[in-house]
Amino acid sequence: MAFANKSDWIWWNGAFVPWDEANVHITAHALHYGSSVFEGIRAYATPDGPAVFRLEPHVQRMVRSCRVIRIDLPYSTAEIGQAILDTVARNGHDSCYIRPLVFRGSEVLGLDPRKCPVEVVIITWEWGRYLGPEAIEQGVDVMVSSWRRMAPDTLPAMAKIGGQYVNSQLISLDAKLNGFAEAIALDNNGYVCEGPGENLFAVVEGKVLTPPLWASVLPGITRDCVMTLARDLGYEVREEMLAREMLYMADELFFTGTAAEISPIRSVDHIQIGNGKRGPVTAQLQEAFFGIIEGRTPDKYGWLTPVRANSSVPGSD
Ligand code: PPE
Repeated sequence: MAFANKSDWIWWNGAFVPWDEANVHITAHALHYGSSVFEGIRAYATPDGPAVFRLEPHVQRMVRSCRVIRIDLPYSTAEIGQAILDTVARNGHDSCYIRPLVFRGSEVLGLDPRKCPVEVVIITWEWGRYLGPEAIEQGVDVMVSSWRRMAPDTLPAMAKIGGQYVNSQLISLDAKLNGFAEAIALDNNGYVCEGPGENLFAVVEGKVLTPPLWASVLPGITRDCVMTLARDLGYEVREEMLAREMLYMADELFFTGTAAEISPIRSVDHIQIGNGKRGPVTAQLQEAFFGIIEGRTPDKYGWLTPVRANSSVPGSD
């Protein structure tokens, strides 16, 4: 199997399975219909060892996404959190990306999935810079995709459901096939929405703006961090509908996401943003963010959960 950076073990329904043996049958429901929920979490290397970033809100979002598609999760929030810490520890990572996945397995096909077993897995691997090694400092060139995000009553954008990522793939491929690092999608009403796997922020006249949750965006956990950090740095932060032209007029633009972290955008549709480099507000937010996750500044918000052989999730005792 050609998967770069694979780790030794995958947690599967409570047991550790060797990576190469963690296979599903071809009739698995999720494979046919996208009936799955997933998360993306990072563990970072800190001076005190690896620590999982914002474990609780990620697990909580997974539980809520399952609720939306009527999957009964057979584990509690605390059990999933503990399993994530155990998997990172067992695989011996200093830092890694963590992919918990809940999916409907193999029993029946057809659109009533209720007889299919609910499978829960946790996969970890080392994943570098999502938008390329230079993205964090240099910024990326992006385009506005002709594919839009889902309308509110079509698919639940606030839930992280596997099948919805076909829309994300169309947006991502649009960018890559046109020579861009990434694309921005508009929502059903033509307002700025998000990237295929990232939220979006604009800095306009010193204010930090981001589309609201009612613009079909995922309630990103990095988005939440950036809003908190920006407010604490004294910026006015507003959730606001953004017209497409605001992208070209903004002083700074950046993506946020677990995989993308905080990635500056230096051009949209070949129009330069600001001075075509990472802007000062973006740099300040990156410094605040990376300072915490690299353990250089105190974790005053309690965002890091240390991974130790016997580590436990707060509140799980
Ligand atoms: N919007 C979408 C559609 C999205 O998938 C993500 C995460 C975000 C916003 C940012 O959310 P958060 O990670 O909580 O800050 N995308 C995940 C999957 C990326 C992938 O290619 O796979 C991620 O960043 O882990």
